[in-house]
Amino acid sequence: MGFELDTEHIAADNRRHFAPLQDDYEHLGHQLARRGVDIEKLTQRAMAFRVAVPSWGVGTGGTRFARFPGPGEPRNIFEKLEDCQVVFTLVRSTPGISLHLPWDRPDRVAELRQFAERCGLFFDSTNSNTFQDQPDQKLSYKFGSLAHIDSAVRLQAIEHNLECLAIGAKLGVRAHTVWIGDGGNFPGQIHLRQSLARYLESLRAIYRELPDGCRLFIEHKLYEPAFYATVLESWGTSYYCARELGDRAFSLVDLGHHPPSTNVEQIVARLIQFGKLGGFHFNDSMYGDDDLDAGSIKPFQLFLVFNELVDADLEHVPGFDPAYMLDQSHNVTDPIESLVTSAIELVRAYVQAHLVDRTKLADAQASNDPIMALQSLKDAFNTDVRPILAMARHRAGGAIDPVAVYRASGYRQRAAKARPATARQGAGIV
Ligand code: PSV
Ligand code: MN
Repeated sequence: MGFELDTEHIAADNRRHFAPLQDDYEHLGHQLARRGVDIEKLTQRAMAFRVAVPSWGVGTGGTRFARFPGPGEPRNIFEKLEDCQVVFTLVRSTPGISLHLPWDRPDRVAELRQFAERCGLFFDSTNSNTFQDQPDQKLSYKFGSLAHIDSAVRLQAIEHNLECLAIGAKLGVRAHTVWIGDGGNFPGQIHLRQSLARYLESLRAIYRELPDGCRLFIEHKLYEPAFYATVLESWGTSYYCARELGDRAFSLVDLGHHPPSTNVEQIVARLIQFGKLGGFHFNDSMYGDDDLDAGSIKPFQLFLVFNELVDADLEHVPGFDPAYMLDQSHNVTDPIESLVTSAIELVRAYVQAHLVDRTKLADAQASNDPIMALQSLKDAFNTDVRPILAMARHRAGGAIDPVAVYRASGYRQRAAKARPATARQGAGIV
């Protein structure tokens, strides 16, 4: 770690920004006080908010057509953690890492865990990958993995997941996420019911081996790579499978894994109500992708998702304990800058959701008053909470203006020198 971001640099930049921030914060504090809201409580909540960063997110992603690597890309999991540490140092809400296997499989697990701890980070979850073939792999996943017609392929995919569980246990993760690419490109290619039955049977074998304290998250996705029928295509099938598996299996909602016009917040509400919301992969999308930065396209939808989450939290819904992760593909941006801004977007939505006047909302619902109901949401959403977010970062030791500090630090330029490009690195399409 020869070129980490200098915290003194952050402190110096913060000193420049502090007086105007203090002004804005006080002004907002007065406004909120008129609405009966204590700004300090909100700032504390903002400081406590956590979202995990995906190990695959610090490399440049790609599309089906090309990948355009950026300078100084991390070449291994240790360098990825260095970049994750930069994100964490700037925003302070991202100490957790979601580890991808085998892309980021460590040779020495204990060493990796210690390295993460030295960076102030920890491993939050593991993610398996049976949607690609690896060089040393015996059987191909071309026609599926956990739902494959051939039991030998299914077994290989199960064993990979069991290896993830074993690594995860050594890293102390609290969840293992399974996303598969299984499905068919043509009508008739797969038997729709039998393929799901095979998937569930494979999942049972994985579920049986879950270490103590670890939850199983299953991630649905409407399409891609399968373009006609995906085995785990929707939240409904995901919910069914999670329920069949048992108490420690949950559905994971990746925001981009639904048709463009889907009411995702309602899916979230349903999964909360049914006790099966495990966690999130946050991102944003315009069409059918799952790649863009959280809050960049549909910030109101993100707010509405958090509105459901905060509502459930305030109501103390039993068993409600979702894990938050980012899952984006940074194709044209510096991944560190995207992760920083996305993490901030999540805290924004989270804080705004706390501004919803829930008594006013409930009254509007009780009196069938849609305008007032919407207004109580919009009042919260339209509140500019940036001073709270900046103050929360500042108090936690992060940057008031993280992207500017990062750019001025020259981190990327130093990384480019220290990490000359190798032939093939990074995740490709995520
Ligand atoms: C592919 O769509 C994907 O982005 C899934 O969302 C997984 O979570 C991720 O790759 C990593 O396996
Ligand atoms: Mn995902």
